[in-house]
Amino acid sequence: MLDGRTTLSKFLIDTLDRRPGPDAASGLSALLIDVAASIKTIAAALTRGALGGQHGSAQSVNTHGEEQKKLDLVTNEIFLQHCEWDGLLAGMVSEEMDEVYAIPETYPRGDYLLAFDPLDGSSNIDINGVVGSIFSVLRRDGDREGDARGAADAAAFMRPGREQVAAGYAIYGPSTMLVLSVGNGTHGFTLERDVGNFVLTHSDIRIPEDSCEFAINASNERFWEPPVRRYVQECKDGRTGCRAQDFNMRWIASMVAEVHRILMRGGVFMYPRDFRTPEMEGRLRLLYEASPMSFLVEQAGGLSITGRERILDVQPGALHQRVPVILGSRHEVERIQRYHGEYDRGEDKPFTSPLFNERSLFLPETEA
Ligand code: AFP
Repeated sequence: MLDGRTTLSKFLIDTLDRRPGPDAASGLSALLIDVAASIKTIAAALTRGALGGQHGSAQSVNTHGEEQKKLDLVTNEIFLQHCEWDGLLAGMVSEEMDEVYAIPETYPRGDYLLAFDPLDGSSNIDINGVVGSIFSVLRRDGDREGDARGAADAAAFMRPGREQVAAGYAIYGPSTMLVLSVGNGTHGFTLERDVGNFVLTHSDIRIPEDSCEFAINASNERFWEPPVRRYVQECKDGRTGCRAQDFNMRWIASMVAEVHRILMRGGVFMYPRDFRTPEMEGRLRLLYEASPMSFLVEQAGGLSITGRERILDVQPGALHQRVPVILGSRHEVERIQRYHGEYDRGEDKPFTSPLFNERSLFLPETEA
């Protein structure tokens, strides 16, 4: 330990390597050290800002048809280079790559699968806003057919989020932090830049069960389902309405920043199902955004749902599958889940707010 402080390496040795179990001497801690090295390299690249000559568009689009920033591609490459060589991975999946990244033949393969969003919130880059990286680790399922040491295919990643063995994010803010869980709570580490160590500064983070702060992109309101509109309207009604307290709203357009705020002081983040593009189940991707963030939130005592089911129980059907995300303070998320249930059963009480006098754009399947 450095003068009584716990570094990430010591935390992993104490938590993983000395803990009996399949991940003890299996290299998971070494893999997480390589992920942390990726984050340190990305932090250095980002802090150069416009001086680094890497702002602006890459003049390309990703598998979702979204414009890629130059730094989306640069940070993706950083993750690949830091993690492909260590003999711990059978494959990688990223928001910026259409298919599974096969570990080059020149390197040994291992038993873990890494899925990541290398730069979350990248639309904030050119305005010097807060961005992050999100990652998820699965242990490949050795029971599957084929050589367990061979390259992992897409099917190997089709596992519900409750099977993650580790998840975390980096937040590149005034300080760079790594927030991580290996299944024993959620813990925050702050980068001591001049030394290059991540130091444990937020041990066993707990999300307050109650909160009066919510985050949602309100410009989509007309596309939301009624239970979400009901919840948000009640928050806006504040002390004049049924909640009898005022609420605060935030929207940073960076999931990492929203989730970090919720881990620090509670609240609810919603990117719900909306009907602007009916074929999409939401904006956020399951494997490398919703699942890892849900793992961290629930390890910190919060709750994360699609509106109707726990996100960690969702069985993926595709690498870049999207899901609706409602996560944060347990009691608030339970209320929203209850509203979805009442709506689906036709039990939601008539709303007093004039907003609900309009006919919703959403027609339940039975009426469509
Ligand atoms: P980008 O990485 O393309 O900026 O998207 C960020 C994000 O996936 C998530 O981090 C934000 O919460 C959400 O999108 C913001 O979406 P809107 O731009 O629709 O508000």
